Amino acid sequence: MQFATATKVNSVFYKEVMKGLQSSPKYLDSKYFYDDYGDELFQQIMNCEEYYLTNCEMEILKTQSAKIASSIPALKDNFDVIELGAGDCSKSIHLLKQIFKIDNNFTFFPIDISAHVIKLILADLPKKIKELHIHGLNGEYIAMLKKANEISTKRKLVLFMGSNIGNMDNDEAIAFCKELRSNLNEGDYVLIGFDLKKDPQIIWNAYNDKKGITSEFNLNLLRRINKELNADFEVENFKHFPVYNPESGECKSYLVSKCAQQVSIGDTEIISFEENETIDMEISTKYSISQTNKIAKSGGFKAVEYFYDSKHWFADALWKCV
Ligand code: AVJ
Repeated sequence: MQFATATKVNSVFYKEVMKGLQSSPKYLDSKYFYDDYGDELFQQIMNCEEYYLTNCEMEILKTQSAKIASSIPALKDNFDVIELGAGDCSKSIHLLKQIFKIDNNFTFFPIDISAHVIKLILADLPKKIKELHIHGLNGEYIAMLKKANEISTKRKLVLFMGSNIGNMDNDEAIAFCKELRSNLNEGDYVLIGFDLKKDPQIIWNAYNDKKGITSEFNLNLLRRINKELNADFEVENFKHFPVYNPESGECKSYLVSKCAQQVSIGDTEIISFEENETIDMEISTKYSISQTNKIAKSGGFKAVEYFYDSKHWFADALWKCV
């Protein structure tokens, strides 16, 4: 038991958690939401009435995948399809099916931070597209993209859907896109999902569902820290509080400490919370199309086409590496 804890204390997870909780203001990285139970909670969020993002993007992929595929000249060459944060592939499968009709010889590299998710994809996807070549990669986006580049030098189509980019603020998004571009070649393509600015109430509701699943999703990270890093967060002592700023497009989730309290982490560290002190848990940025164009340009991409849902709440942008 002691050994298990000692091992975790050397982990990147431990170091990043400590760095965030020792900062002022405190923060945690939302990429750590996705342990097995976090994956399940996110599935439940996607089924929530208020969480419109998945339905909007699903509509785009269901109704426009043939059009999207025909807009990508790279699919005439030998190519790979890479998906960053593949999740359950329930949206990308529609596009993969269309691409498969054009050329059934490509390899699909789903990348996900969750090992559990990659296992599910490898078990499930071959049943849906028989004879699809799949190579799952469990890890962080850029590290795994580099790995895919080592495995294959073919032309790339990168899928980065779901508004996963929203988990970065504007500077981080630009830095990320530059890094993404530096691991791709001229003529490669990226299909990237952006949740668009809309009635702020609709956005706020999506992160404050009535059943409280989003709250559980946030609190679950404290439970994960308890389990994996031998901590003693009293989860009931924190309240989930989402805010949306319609000017900046930043939707942020906080956990607020309901009382003054101390939490021990690992075997040695104590973190103190004042009453009403916050932990910044997640940012989910909402965009205007002109903002997405700026990000594309700064990253070294040219936005060539936009695919919208019927309400124009969400856009999948097709970017070309220039
Ligand atoms: C998976 C990052 C797109 O930010 O909307 C859902 C995660 N957080 N509800 C988002 C999430 C709270 C989601 N992304």
